Amino acid sequence: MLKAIEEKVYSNKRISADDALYLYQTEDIFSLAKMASHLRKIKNSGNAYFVINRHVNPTNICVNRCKFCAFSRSKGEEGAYELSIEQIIKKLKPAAGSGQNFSEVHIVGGLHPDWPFRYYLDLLSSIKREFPSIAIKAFTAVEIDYLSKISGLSVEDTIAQLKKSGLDLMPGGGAEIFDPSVRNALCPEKISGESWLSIMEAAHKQGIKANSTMLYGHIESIEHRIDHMMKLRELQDRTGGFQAFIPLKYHPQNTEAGGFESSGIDDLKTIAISRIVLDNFDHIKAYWIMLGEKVSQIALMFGADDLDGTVIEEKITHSAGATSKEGMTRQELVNMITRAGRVAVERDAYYNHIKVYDRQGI
Ligand code: V47
Ligand code: SF4
Repeated sequence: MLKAIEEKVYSNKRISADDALYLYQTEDIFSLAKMASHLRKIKNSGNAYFVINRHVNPTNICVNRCKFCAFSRSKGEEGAYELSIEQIIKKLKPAAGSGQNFSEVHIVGGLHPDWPFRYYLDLLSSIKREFPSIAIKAFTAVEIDYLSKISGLSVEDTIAQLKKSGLDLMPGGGAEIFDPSVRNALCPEKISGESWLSIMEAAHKQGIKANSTMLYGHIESIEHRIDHMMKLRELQDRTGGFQAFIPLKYHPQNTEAGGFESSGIDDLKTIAISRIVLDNFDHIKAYWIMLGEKVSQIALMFGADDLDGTVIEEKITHSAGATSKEGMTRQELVNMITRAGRVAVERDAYYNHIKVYDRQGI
């Protein structure tokens, strides 16, 4: 069976769900790495991307309270916080003023029970006014659905209003695992997988490029993961609106769902299989915050071509026990990539090249 799958991959043919299942079952991770690297090379040659960015989470107060989320709090609970627009602008100033070619701000947060739609519009327009050259990648499909409910607007009009205020791109969070049985068990309050996909389709139609994710390593089966990837591949065939796929490694600490961390082998297989299945995606991101530096470096040999960015402040994974740093400098990212044998390419939010670093690093 592996031979037949290899034949498909090396002749640029699409693999099936059954093929993907077989790849998860194989112990031949070397053949897996070779196939994924072949495809990565065709799409991105020897480049490994990173971006100078900053994450901001406006609030951790959330009405959903997913069982895998250690970041969220209920209103009034100890540790709950809310950032004003001024506080967010203040957080962005050092990064923006550092002369570092700051490219992207990534904004996701809890579903706040009281904030008005205006807060989100004003947040976007204030950031655009202060930092016109920074791309704003904000609000998951789950947040867009919530904003449409609080504003009374359709999803399409909600996206249009946000876009008019400065929204450039959307992050890929909130996808989790699309299968309803997993969603009902872990995040019953969250929008369905179908709604997540249809909101993304609506965003793509308005020219908003987005990422996609899959939270893995909790209660889902391998079949659920493959079904998730297949649904993303189908939508991407229709819209071409996804830039990257990011497998998100579940971190169990301080969560209601509990459990264990996935193994390094599972992490690498998931990167490689996603590279092979998602043949219509340009980029597979090994999110170093969740995978850690070492596994992310090896992921570059298993089909990944992007490590995300400087991040600066990370709350979601660190609330759940991540042991990685909260942020990295440009120099650290370049070194991490070049020491793994790839060409470090600093990109902007749309994967335009900003600077290519030679193998010596900075
Ligand atoms: O939607 C929540 C996940 C996501 C945990 O688009 C957890 O470029 C692990 O989507 N362990 C938010 N993961 C993060 C995200 C993201 C990150 C970096 C880049 C991009 C991008 C997107 O984090 C949530 C949820 O799926 N999450 N709890 C946890 N305990
Ligand atoms: Fe809220 Fe998102 Fe955490 Fe779920 S994952 S509780 S929607 S912040």
